[in-house]
Amino acid sequence: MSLLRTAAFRLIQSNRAFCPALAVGYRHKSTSTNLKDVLANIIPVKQKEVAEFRKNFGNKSVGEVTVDQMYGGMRGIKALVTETSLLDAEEGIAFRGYPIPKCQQLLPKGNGGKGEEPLPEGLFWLLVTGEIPTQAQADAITKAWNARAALPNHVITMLNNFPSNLHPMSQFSAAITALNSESKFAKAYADGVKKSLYWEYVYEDAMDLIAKLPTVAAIIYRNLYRDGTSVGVIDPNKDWSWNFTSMLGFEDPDFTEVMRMYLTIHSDHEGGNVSAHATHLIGSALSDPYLSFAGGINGLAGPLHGLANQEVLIWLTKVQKELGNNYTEQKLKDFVWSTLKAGQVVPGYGHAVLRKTDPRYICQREFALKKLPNDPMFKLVSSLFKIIPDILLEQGKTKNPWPNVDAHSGVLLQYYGMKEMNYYTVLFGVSRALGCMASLIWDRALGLPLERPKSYDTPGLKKLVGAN
Ligand code: CMX
Repeated sequence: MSLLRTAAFRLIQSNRAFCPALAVGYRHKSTSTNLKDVLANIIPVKQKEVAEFRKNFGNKSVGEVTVDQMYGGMRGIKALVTETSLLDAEEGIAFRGYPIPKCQQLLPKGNGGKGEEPLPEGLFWLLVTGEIPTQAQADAITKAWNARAALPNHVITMLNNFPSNLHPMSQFSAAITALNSESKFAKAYADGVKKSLYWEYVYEDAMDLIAKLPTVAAIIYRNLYRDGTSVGVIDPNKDWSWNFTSMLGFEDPDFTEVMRMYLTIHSDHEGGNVSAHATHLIGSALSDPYLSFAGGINGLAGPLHGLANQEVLIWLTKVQKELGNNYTEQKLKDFVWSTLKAGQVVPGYGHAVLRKTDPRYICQREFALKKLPNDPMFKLVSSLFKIIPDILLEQGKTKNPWPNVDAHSGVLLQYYGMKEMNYYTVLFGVSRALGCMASLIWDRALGLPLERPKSYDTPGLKKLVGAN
């Protein structure tokens, strides 16, 4: 085993053991099961904290911006405040200070607490409040979302009339945009609501939007890949993920566990990624949450962002088709090199911030090791994990040769029978709503203004740095 491969497996081990939430400490404070009430108590405290912080440190510099950063996708520029999660290049994502293994341990589970994976409802509570919810608090979110799930007729009609060659992400984005007929924020704004109350209406829209997304997504799936039959009705006694998998037409309880995990881990990745940043930017114009999130979804549909999960499965299928299941390490290496030499990226590898194997990859790998260790596609993914980082390092361009979240998700989905790769990014989108909406509520609660950075043309920039 090469040094690099040994390092890759050490990283898996260290990711398992990593637990910065120990430093954060377990936080559960509020007892009310009404999220809006809990939030109404937290917001003034946070507003005061931010006001004092800005008063005392508002003119402190947090770093310089170089010309290369301006041409280079703004990598590393510290320019956004996002309360819900923080991404560390080495340690990966922490949701309100809790890394994924800690969330899996502490958040309420499905099946009345007897399930294996956390409820996304609990994660949403954590993202919004910073507190680990009790089972009763997570269950209250389930109840609220089940009660808000119905779609207006015009959206159902629109979805049923889309041509089958329209990509699922385009359908998803269009339906979210059209759902803004329901926006309570847009109505309140038109009625002249005061700024200090914006967050309350954004909260209502956020809850409605998240509640409706599984039904929208399930209609798209059934129209495109099943016989277009009705998705059925929401079971008020079941959780968000259970209802989603059921509406999609899947019955295996393990698939529901995959869905709970999937919807939890894809939810948020701090504020600078394309989907979160786009939602935040559009929301800063006081476009309502539906319009804002539709913008985020359009960004998620790009192959360098969320569409990579589709691209990974397409690429893996090509590998399988060309090499079969009796491939050798050398043949796999040759295939990866042929992808790179054709000027393409290896999908599922690399990251703009991470410099280590993505903990979201590790968490899905651990699930696969437990539930599908002998699946040929999982074995292929594992074999590639051993060789791709070495190759990317040898090529010498990629700053992060390790796998990201998208390198693994499709493998789990195909194992349970969801083989329609073009659909995978829609699932990512349903999950990403949790983070984007939690952040949008806080954007309005903190009164963040219209976002409008300064841009330059090249002559102006040359003048600015004295290059003429
Ligand atoms: N395969 C081949 N080349 C890669 C690569 C990969 N997986 N990842 C990066 N590179 C290349 C870049 O294309 C770039 O090449 P050029 O200098 O010719 O333009 C060079 O390496 C440097 O890029 P980088 O600084 O390492 O990466 P970026 O921050 O620019 O981009 C990302 C990050 C994710 C877009 C890139 O790693 C990539 O394209 N990966 C494959 C697509 C993917 O998996 N995306 C999903 C990311 C997670 C998500 O958002 O869902």
